Amino acid sequence: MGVNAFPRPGARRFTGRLYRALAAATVSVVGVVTALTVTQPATAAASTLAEAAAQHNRYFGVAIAANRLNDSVYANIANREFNSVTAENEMKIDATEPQQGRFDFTQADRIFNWARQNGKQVRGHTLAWHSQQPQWMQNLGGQALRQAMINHIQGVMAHYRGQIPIWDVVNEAFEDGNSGRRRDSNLQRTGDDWIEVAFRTARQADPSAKLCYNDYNIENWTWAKTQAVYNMVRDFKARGVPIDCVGFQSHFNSGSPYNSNFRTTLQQFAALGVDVEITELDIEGAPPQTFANVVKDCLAVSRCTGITVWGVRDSDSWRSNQTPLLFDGNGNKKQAYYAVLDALNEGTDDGGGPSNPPVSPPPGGGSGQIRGVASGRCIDVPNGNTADGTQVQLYDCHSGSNQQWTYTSSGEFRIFGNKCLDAGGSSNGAVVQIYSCWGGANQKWELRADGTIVGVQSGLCLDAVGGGTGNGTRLQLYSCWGGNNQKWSYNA
Ligand code: G2I
Repeated sequence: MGVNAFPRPGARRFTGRLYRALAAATVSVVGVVTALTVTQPATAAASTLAEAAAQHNRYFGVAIAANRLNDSVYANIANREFNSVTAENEMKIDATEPQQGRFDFTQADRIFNWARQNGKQVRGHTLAWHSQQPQWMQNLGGQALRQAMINHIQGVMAHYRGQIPIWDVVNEAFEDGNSGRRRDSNLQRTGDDWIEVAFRTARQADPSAKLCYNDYNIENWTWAKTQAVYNMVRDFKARGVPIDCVGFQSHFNSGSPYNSNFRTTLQQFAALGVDVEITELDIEGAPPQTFANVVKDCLAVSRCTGITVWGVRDSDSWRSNQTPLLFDGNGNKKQAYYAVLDALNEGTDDGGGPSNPPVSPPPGGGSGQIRGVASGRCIDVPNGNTADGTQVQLYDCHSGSNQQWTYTSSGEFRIFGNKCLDAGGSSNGAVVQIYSCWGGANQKWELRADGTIVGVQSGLCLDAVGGGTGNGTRLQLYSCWGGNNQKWSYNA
């Protein structure tokens, strides 16, 4: 189908309505008895994603950030279009148990209560994960960590017992690439059985909840990671480890593209006796046809119970520069939105659209600016202040010397001759500042091919705080997770 085959929104609605009106007219001519047996296509096309998905007994969900709920454009779209909600960050371990044994559901409950008030289901995300662990948990290992994981699952699930019907119990436990191995993490180092212990704990903590394993890069049936997770689920089912569903995050992009064998993957997992869900869908460039294909794949598999997109508008996305969502930054419906709605309404007019993959330039060498991929802004020493301990920030790029960094052969980023980009700690949230160069590992950085800049001492990524993009946004160290607030281009 051609690039322009996908009609503009106005034209599409007319085409869709006309088609359905004709279909309805045909039914009424044939007679009442026939009409009663006609279930698809629906006689009236639904006009929201939730309603359209409900025609197939599926939910259509969205990831919500608590701090955006005061934005009325955001909240209105979320409320109108979706009937399931996942907390983007607020139910994660660092948010819900900031200190060991002290649970805090303030932000999680904001989302939970909003969902409840607006009649939406909540997907719980996530109980056991190598990432976004609070510092105290990062510092644990062995039996102490194993017990802390169990306590955490029990504490969070007790708070929402009977009220959150689906939980991502374990998130992202397998390695990318061809190994098919478990991902190395402090949890994994407590023993291979950590995953099944997490599931058994979760079942006891809330027997009414559906328990999911959730991961990315498991959509392509031929990939080793997919096969590894499949084998784990098969083994769990064979041994009676309680697992009810598998979440396919479905963050599709040029490095991890959608493949039509996704349907096979969903079918194969479903055949093991678990439900399957598309849990964090976003697609680089939001090509309408690909979005439609994903929806059709889910509808083709009876155990595919729902789809969640990972954010409302492009500007809310963790990968905002890839514009991977269904609404643009102003809250307008995109072509991809209409493709999804039509696929759910079983329309026949979901054509192809252009795919628009951005390409990040590879890091260079020498001296120049360090530009944030999410913000387009440069790492800047405020007011050219040369004092040790001056925290760096994002600022509009310009030719000033306070944005000129020299990457040395020993891995320092030097500025003003003898000052270095310096990590003021080695854990999540550590400040990033300038300091007199002294050769320490907290002043050494690795430029990775994926655009991240990783502190040699900490192994953590240079991160724009809170995903901020504006002038004055501070930088910190944070666990590397692939977000664009952790990606940089260096133009030396
Ligand atoms: O990485 C995308 C998703 C992959 N699957 C699991 C999801 O839980 C994950 O979500 C993302 C959130 O969308 C980001 O918003 O997880 C990231 C961290 O693991 C979240 O980003 C972090 C930022 O990097 C920090 O600067 C910020 O302080 O969120 C933190 C809390 O707001």
